Amino acid sequence: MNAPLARRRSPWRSPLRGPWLTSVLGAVLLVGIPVLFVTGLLSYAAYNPGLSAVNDKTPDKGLLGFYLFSWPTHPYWLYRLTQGVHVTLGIALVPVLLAKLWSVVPKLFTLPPVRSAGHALERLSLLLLVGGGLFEFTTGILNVQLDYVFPGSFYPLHFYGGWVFAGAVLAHVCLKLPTAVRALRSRDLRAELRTPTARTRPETGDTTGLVASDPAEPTISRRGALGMVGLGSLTLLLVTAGQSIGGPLRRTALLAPHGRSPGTGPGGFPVNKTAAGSHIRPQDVGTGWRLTVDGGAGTVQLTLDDLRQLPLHRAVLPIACVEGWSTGDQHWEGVRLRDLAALAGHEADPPGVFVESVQRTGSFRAVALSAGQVRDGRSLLALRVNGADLTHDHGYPARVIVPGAPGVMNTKWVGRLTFGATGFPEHA
Ligand SMILES: Nc1nc2c(c(=O)[nH]1)N[C@H]1C(S)=C(S)[C@@H](COP(=O)(O)O)O[C@H]1N2
Ligand SMILES: [Mo]
Repeated sequence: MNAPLARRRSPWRSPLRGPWLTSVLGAVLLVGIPVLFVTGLLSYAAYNPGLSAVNDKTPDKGLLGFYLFSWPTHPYWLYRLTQGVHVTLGIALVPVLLAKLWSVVPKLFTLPPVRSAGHALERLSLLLLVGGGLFEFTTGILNVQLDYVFPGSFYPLHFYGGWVFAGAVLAHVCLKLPTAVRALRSRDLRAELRTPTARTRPETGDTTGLVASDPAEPTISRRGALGMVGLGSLTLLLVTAGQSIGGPLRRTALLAPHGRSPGTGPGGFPVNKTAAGSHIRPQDVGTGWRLTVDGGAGTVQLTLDDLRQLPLHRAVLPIACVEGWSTGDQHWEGVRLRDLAALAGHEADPPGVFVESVQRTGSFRAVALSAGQVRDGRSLLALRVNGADLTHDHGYPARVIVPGAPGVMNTKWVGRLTFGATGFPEHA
């Protein structure tokens, strides 16, 4: 090396970098990330992983599953809300996350990389923080957009990554809170939002080393920079939120991978997996179709006409997928799961049910529903939606619909219901 490092011209010369700007962006993330963490944990709980191995995408969670509880059926829009917030907020925070990384980028490349034991710890926490953050946002977005590019393994990756990221955020907040509070007090936000580029000066009194020692002339004000980030977030919010809010807003959901134009008529709402895409053959769901209802003591076989003779009930419920989109409320009509349980010998106190589809390919096999979900009178084996028979894509001849639960609980092309079981017999 021919010149001392300190005298080399730093490539990071923006006059906007400084503890105040970093802290403003940090404050936004400090509100957003806990919401992402909590709604993410809730999403795992919503699968009722404790109920069955088929529900549990992260069987090795160990102590990290300490908080799990039986997912309720009230309010019926519960998962639509928690997961809509998780996905929409996660996407909308991307510009803030990137801006925050930009604002501290010189620190990520400081030399020497480690000066002391304390410094080493701080660097390690930064590695987990930046790495964990990028990992969580990337895996989440890839999953929503690209339909499970990591087959079967998205859930554990995102779950464990979430814990690592949350831990790193907590450590970072503990380390930086005093500095951040001081920085936020050092400038007045409203005054800053009135300052044009021409009057934009580097922050003063910096003790963090974020302010460039050799700042360039400003090309944008802090107002401009924050405005750009805010506008980016707002745009992402507007082109994402429609997929869970639905109605006319669905058309604005430009980023939504599923169902922007689901067609019209009774079946005119989004379909995630089509019958053809799930390799459902006509003979699987034709006149030869039978529903097998097993109550433990014996099985009953029902044709579609048999089912239609049973008392039919209505429920207005949405499908809300882990990917953040929702069908919005639809008018379902079918046989109550608890009536089917009674038919199978469980008149009083129906137990949970193990639901299998006639589908034999794809990642989808079966799900277990809890006793609470079976007992809820709005949980149906739906035969009709919005006044017409289900279409093949919506699960004809029969699909499950459960209030408050993730979309994956709503099995299509149902072939078998086993009350009192939580898994395939060979695993039981
Ligand atoms: N048989 C079967 N049922 C299924 C699925 C599937 O792939 N196969 N996908 C589940 C998931 S993940 C969701 S979100 C909903 C989506 O319902 P839709 O495909 O009718 O939109 O169906 C659920 N039921
Ligand atoms: Mo889903």
